[in-house]
Amino acid sequence: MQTDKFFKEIQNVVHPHEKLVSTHCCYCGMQCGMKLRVDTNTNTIVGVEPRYDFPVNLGKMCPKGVTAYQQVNHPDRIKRPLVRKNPALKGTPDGFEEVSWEEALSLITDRFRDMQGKYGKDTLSVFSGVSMTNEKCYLTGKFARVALQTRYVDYNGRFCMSSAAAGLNRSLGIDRGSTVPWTDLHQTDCLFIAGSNAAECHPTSMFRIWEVQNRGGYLIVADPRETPLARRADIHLDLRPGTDLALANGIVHLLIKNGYVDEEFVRNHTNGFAETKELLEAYTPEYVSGITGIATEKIIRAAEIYGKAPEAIVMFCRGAEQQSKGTDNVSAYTNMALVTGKIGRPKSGVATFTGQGNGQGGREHGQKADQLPGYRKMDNPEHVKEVACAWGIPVEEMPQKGVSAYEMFGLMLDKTIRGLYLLCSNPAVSAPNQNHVRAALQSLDFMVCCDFYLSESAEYADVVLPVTTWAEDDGTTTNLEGRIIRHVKAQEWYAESKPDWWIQIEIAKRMGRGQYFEHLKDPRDIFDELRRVSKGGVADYSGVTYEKIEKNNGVFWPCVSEEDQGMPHLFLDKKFYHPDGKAKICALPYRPPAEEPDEDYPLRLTTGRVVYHYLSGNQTRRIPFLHAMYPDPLLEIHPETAERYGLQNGETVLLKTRRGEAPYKVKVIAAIRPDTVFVPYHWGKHESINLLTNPALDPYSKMPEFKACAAQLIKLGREERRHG
Ligand SMILES: Nc1nc2c(c(=O)[nH]1)N[C@H]1C(S)=C(S)[C@@H](COP(=O)(O)OP(=O)(O)OC[C@H]3O[C@@H](n4cnc5c(=O)[nH]c(N)nc54)[C@H](O)[C@@H]3O)O[C@H]1N2
Ligand SMILES: Nc1nc2c(c(=O)[nH]1)N[C@H]1C(S)=C(S)[C@@H](COP(=O)(O)OP(=O)(O)OC[C@H]3O[C@@H](n4cnc5c(=O)[nH]c(N)nc54)[C@H](O)[C@@H]3O)O[C@H]1N2
Ligand code: SF4
Ligand SMILES: [Mo]
Repeated sequence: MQTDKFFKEIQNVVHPHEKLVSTHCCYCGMQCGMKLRVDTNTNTIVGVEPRYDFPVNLGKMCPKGVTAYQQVNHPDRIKRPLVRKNPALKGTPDGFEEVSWEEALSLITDRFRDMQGKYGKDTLSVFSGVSMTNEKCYLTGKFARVALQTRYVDYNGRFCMSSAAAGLNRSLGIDRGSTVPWTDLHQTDCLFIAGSNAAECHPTSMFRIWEVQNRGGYLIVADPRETPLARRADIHLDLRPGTDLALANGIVHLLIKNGYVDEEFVRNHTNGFAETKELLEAYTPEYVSGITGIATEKIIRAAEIYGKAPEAIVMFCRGAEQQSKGTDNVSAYTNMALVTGKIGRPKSGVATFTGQGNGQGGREHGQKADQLPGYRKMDNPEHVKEVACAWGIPVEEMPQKGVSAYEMFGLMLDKTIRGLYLLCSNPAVSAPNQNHVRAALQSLDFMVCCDFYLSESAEYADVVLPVTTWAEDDGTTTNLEGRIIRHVKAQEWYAESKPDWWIQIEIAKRMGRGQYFEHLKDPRDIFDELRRVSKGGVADYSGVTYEKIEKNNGVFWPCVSEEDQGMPHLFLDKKFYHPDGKAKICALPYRPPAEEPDEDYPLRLTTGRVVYHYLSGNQTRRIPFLHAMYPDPLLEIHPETAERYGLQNGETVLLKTRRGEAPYKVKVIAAIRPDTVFVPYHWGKHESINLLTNPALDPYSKMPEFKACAAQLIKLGREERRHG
């Protein structure tokens, strides 16, 4: 390990005019520890080193993480507020002029007041995201409900973690993405991972996953593609997109039939076993193989390995969750742990790979249409009263619950919503059924977009406000383990940009709601309020302080007092978070995806990510190295299927669904099912795969079915390629 030693040494070399600031990556839920190199002459960020002292990544980082610092002083940064002077150019990057903050904020509040006067408070909406700190996410929920007084607030986590959240809540009574810390992963005997491309999407988890196998343990992977993770798996369950529920039911059927049930655990700590057992009698390996397309022997062997493993962790990610039955998939996979009692102790449990940097914390503090800080529910009058009281507003003033992210676009089109305050999301790329979503954005009377780069969504805005990046502000995020960590300001606010919290407080004052916001002067004040307001909720942060986080390398919630050191493992006392203390084993019959292939649309389309880009791509497409490595979206297709359509590698095809079409270059690759094609979604405009995706929503989580719809391929002739 000479190289490891070398890197450990150089990460602490500080040049004469530099300092190192210990913080975390801005991108995925791993929240890898890193140190930003800051030039002390110019006070600008100039580089990065990994952190070996952060236990989750132990000095490892991925291609996005090592180039993330290049965003901060990038020439594309928006320097001053922009106002659209030419409404005819709405939907394009043109027609904006730079104005002062005073002018921009006055315009916004004049328009907001005017619209609310004419159409009522709920004419405004807030659409947010969770690349922001807990402080900003918390304040955004309060901003929507107390400053703008609207019911319509929701966020991009609906497209991301909502099925995991709903499924875990239903099964375990609590939604903390992982029941064990990540430092347990490599110590278990079996990892069962469904719908995760971890090698590309949570790359710094991989050394722990390989270590399980190096120690003689097993890796089982369920994915329609042979991803790098699946390639090294002991068993690759190569299922048809959208059939996880049948697979999970089939495995639990075998666990029950073959004597792997922990009778004592099931009796004392769960409900629902008998109904589930009865329902699952039909889910024989043959029946499940018919639905999923997986060979029966593989299903049998997977159940046997999981059943026999002394310790095992079931993990899932968006492949299983972004379906119109994502919530059921999560509960069905969680059933594996509950019937075998492999949960509530170290090295065994369930975990979802949380997606965005603050995908966990950002879903706890009230940005969701139906939820208030501390994971309180809007349909629980006690919860509403507690939060109204903590905010100092009369309980009658608390708006009702709103609608989910995708549903908001429908309300824009029918003019129920006329105004939008968009921050930290780029739905003109990332929301499903783009033709509908773009028409909704175009139809708005007034739209504000807060971003540090002009995104595809910003092109629909009337005012664009430049915000600071993650590296220019203090705060906390909660990583995929449930560990609350500190992001540290490494550089002054770029040009005239301002942090999201600053902007919201200024707007609140101008809306005549300053008394609820003026005491908040910086992120620490906001965090202290968040702690107070979360007290007594499921996601209780009241015992967390910046100092405790720094001293302990993070604090796991719940953490309820100054003395409490937090809870890395959940349920060690076998108490689940339902009122009777028991977990719920769920009987969930299989149902197919909302749209199945047919004669006209014979292929299955699934979508996702590549290692070099992040989400809507607004951040990563601008980084030279990442762009060079993966400049355009490629459509992955099996060689047999390619041959059937007469396609060569690199040729362009038109991909079509009932909702839209887009041209893609094909990548002929054996690592995908012949009945399925895959396209990554990090590009906008005519290249956006979300022109094609199905917005069918999960009934509980309101998650769209990004992972399965029916598609057709049209080979383009030479003429069409030239003009297309
Ligand atoms: N490089 C990179 N890393 C990221 C991100 C990024 O954009 N780029 N985004 C972050 C975020 S926000 C998220 S949510 C995560 C997402 O992380 P992942 O969920 O790992 O990423 P995806 O590519 O969306 O999908 C994962 C896998 O699901 C498979 N899949 C498709 N359909 C099905 C199905 O029906 N069942 C099953 N079992 N599998 C299926 C796909 O083939 C794919 O390999 O990644 C985070 N990390
Ligand atoms: N087809 C398909 N579509 C998908 C998915 C899929 O698998 N397939 N996955 C879905 C998932 S899991 C996710 S998470 C969504 C994500 O999709 P988006 O919500 O669009 O995510 P981002 O691209 O991160 O958008 C964040 C925007 O905010 C900006 N930004 C970053 N930090 C801040 C900040 O602190 N403040 C402000 N104001 N702005 C900031 C960035 O520059 C960027 O423009 O996409 C979903 N869409
Ligand atoms: S794994 Fe995630 S958090 Fe770590 S460096 Fe890569 S993008 Fe950043
Ligand atoms: Mo996500």
